[in-house]
Amino acid sequence: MTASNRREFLRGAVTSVIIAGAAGSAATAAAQGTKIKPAATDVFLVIDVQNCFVPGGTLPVKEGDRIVPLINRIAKGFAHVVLTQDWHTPGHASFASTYPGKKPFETTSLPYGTQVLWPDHCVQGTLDADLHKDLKIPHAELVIRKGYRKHMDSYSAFYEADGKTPTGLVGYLRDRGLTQAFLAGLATDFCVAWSAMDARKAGFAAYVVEDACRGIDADGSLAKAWKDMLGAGVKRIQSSDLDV
Ligand code: VGL
Ligand code: ZN
Repeated sequence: MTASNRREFLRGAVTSVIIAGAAGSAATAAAQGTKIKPAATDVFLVIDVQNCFVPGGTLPVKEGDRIVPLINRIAKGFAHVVLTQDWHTPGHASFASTYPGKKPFETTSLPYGTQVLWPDHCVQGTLDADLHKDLKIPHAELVIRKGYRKHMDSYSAFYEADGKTPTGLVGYLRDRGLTQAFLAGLATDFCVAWSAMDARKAGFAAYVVEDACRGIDADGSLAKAWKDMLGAGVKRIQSSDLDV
């Protein structure tokens, strides 16, 4: 963590203790400069570590494969792990190929707002949509699939792109008594960011483990995502902040 990141994080942690009162032991521990020990009420959310998002896949994120060993190590420190899988239909509304004349990374307007258009990726049942072969988290308790409605995208693990259609993860975490989400995976500026902000929206604490993520960074999207996340009360941490 750089000095300025740490300041930002500490300020965020202290604010959340004051405002939320019960921001939890993790924020308190970090504010005291000690490492964060995952608790029984914490969940590690591993976002979209799939073949499509690593070099060789259909929507490769630079160094996307580099985070896999780190994610495996972090996951061992958590009693509860949930994985997500981007899981699109053929001809999905988020694919540029669905719109004649459109190219990947252009946008289109859909009923729920502006949609970035992507190369065809993570099509249900294809090898490209499989979890990365080196991801070794046998104790993961749930795999949430998202983006499986042909006419709606879902970057977030919690709500689809209309901001209100639930994936079921809020109910699952609440039912299980899990209150704090630690997030890692791909891509920092899309599915990780949207998931972290929706975790906050649903009332969970959210920590993004920056070095266990990689971003797409299309047109300044990575810097914007961090600004939006920090503004939403998401905490930015490094794997070295975790006692795992
Ligand atoms: C993602 C773009 C399109 C992601 C998924 O996992 O971040 N990005 N679909
Ligand atoms: Zn997608």
